[in-house]
Amino acid sequence: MKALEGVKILDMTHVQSGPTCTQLLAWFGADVLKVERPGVGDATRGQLQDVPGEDSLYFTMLNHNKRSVTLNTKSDKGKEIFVRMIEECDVMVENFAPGALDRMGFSWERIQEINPRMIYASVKGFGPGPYAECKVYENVAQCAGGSASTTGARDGVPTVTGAQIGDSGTGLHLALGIVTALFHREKSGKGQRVECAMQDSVLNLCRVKLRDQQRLAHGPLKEYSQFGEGIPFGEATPRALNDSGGGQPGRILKCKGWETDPDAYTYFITQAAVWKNVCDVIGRPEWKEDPDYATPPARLTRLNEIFGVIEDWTMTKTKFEVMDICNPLNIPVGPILSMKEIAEEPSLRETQTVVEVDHPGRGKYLTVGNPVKLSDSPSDVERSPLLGEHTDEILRDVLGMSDDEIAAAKSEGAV
Ligand code: CAO
Repeated sequence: MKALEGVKILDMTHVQSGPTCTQLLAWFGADVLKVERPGVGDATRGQLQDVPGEDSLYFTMLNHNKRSVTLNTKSDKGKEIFVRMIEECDVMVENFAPGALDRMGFSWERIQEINPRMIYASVKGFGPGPYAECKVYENVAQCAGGSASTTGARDGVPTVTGAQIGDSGTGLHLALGIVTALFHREKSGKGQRVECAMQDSVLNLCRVKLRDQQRLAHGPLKEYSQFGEGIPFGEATPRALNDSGGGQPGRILKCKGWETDPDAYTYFITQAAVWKNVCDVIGRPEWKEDPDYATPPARLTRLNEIFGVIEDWTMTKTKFEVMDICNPLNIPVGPILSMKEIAEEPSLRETQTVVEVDHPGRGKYLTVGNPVKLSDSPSDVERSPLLGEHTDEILRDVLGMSDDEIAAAKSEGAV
């Protein structure tokens, strides 16, 4: 049995953050009813289109395993139907601009009146405070949550990451909040509000940088390369390029072929416990006992020299050869994988982390499957719905509307 079988989700989400959350819940077996504006739908259906006239990968890759119902929740008839949906569903998820649902006439108080067991989950850019009313997209959240100021080269500009920690990161947090509230409802019988601000979610993922902010009061951050280079620290956690976040120095180093392949690099960590193995691999066995190199504190001011010598060695090997040589010696390394390599990696296909899906309009495409694997509740990835594909069956089977009622709703433009 699917873990969330029997749970009905009234999905009012759009773009990326909310859809990430409801897609996860759908993979766990919830029946996700995605409500979209008639004739318009989620704006991402038409954004970054690669196949003209067909749902974009932006949309299809965030809306698997859902059913789509079109409904104009601003029309009188549409509101009536929406009330019936609130009565029937367990969870309502939305990520509209602040106040949008209140303006529609569906405040949290009103939703509770309609269904006291309803769990009402929202994503907003910011929590209560000076920016609560702002519209927010991914990179705004990365900047406001402390990620951009701590990412990139120390003397370069603040940098955003490719991982969508603002949107998808917040969707993940929200999904956890929803299943927690469902668990609580089992005992209390009551629904509750679940709110995730994108700024908060990014900050949660950046907590090591707030840790470093406080450590600064007690002296320089010795594991940052700038310490070894004698560059003084300022008042705030600096950018540290590819320094490893923990206490073990690490860098991204060139591998064989780097001159022509932009991803011919490896991450290399000089973990203290395996320092002697590192010395042997790079052909510097004398560093094992040399007091200038033998201990982590002694190495801190020599990291540029040490990583330079390691890179002289990694440049003679491909990133996969580095992996093959270092792994048996417990030296932590990792190849920099391109999206092309990830798309073609057989082991990711076998675990269904990368899945090929067929779509009636656009044909076959690759997507990322459920990264959370449950032994008793496997996730099959099903294609995203076409706009309004399930309108009739949802009105009929979920809300119990007759054919005449459905026809009337259509003629009024409510669905
Ligand atoms: N029927 C009728 N109206 C509908 C509807 C439906 N089924 N679905 C949506 N609408 C209406 C909303 O009620 C809203 O109307 P009002 O402006 O009159 O209240 C309108 O459509 C547009 O909603 P929006 O303001 O949320 O959309 P936007 O494109 O202007 O803004 C975004 C998009 C993402 C910036 C904003 O929704 C937001 O800040 N969301 C919260 C943060 C978030 O999730 N950001 C991440 C997005 S992914 O990068």
